[in-house]
Amino acid sequence: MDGVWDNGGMPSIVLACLVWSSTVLAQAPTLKILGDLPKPLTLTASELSSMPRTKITVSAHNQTGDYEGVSLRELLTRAGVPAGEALRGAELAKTVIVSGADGYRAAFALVEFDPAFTDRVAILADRKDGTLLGGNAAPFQLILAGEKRPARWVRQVVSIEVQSAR
Ligand SMILES: Nc1nc2c(c(=O)[nH]1)N[C@H]1C(S)=C(S)[C@@H](COP(=O)(O)O)O[C@H]1N2
Ligand SMILES: [Mo]
Repeated sequence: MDGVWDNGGMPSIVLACLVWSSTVLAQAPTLKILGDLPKPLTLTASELSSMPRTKITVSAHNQTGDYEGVSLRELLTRAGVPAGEALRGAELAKTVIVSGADGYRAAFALVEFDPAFTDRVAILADRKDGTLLGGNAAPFQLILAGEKRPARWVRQVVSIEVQSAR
């Protein structure tokens, strides 16, 4: 065991674990946009903060707030997903699965995020009432206007996945 205790009494294996975990924990949270689309993307919070911003005031059941973030349509466009008139044929049978860090998932139709189909605005919010999302919502929460219940407002969103319904 010579050398194992050379780091001021700390075994080198423990030191290695500390270095590894601090590297992993220091990584900024990211959002993945993936699946059946032309340009899969991984975005950081700072990239999202520099994109065009959308604000919506929503109320569902007992939850209310002024949310700010990037519209789902903007994100989908950056991932190469057709919009408006071009959203036809097989695109109409596409779904969007939004997943949280805890494995919670909610399904949407791709057209639910298109202003040519609906006036209900959906954003990937990173702010509520002017301040960064905190607690179990951070860093990103899917907010869709016009919902009666907030059950699809997925907290801690980690991925947005487009798939063709079978
Ligand atoms: N990641 C994640 N998002 C979630 C949930 C969850 O369990 N995990 N619960 C949903 C439900 S059922 C509701 S009502 C709203 C608000 O939940 P809260 O009151 O716990 O914030 O978040 C939604 N988003
Ligand atoms: Mo809920």
